[in-house]
Amino acid sequence: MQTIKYVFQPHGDERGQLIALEEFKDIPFHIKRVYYMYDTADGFIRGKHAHRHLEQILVCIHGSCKIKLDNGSEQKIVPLEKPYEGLYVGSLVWREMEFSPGAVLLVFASELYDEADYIRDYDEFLQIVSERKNED
Ligand code: T46
Repeated sequence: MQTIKYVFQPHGDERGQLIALEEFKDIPFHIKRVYYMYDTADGFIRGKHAHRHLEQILVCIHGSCKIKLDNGSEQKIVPLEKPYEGLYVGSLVWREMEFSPGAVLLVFASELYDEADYIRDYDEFLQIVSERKNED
């Protein structure tokens, strides 16, 4: 399973690091929404869903995260451990996120929040993936 991890260029100097992200330059889509997770509970798994259309870039800006991706036929666990790394997660990818204590996960999203875009049932996800494959 192919995954795309972006390595963002920091503007570092003796004061520290600064990363600036611009749509279509660093982020490969129009950024319509930004959200973040913090106070993450140790051992809990978030996500457990896929999206019909949404594209996102995930950046673990503090601590570390393990992102499990599943395209319906293959699974991969991608560690996010650096604030300059961004993981692209496209549509029809089941995702689960696990956090180190106190981790902060920042997400850039291509669409506004829409519960109708979520697929929260794994069997339904597999069904939609196989229908999409038959259409191609
Ligand atoms: C995703 C992973 C990486 C909103 O009202 N607006 C928002 O933009 C978001 C993202 C969530 N919410 C509400 C909906 C729920 O009542 O916040 C609550 C928690 O959302 P959810 O359970 O979907 O959170 P996660 O961590 O399971 O998933 C989130 C994103 O929802 C999802 O798109 O890909 O992070």
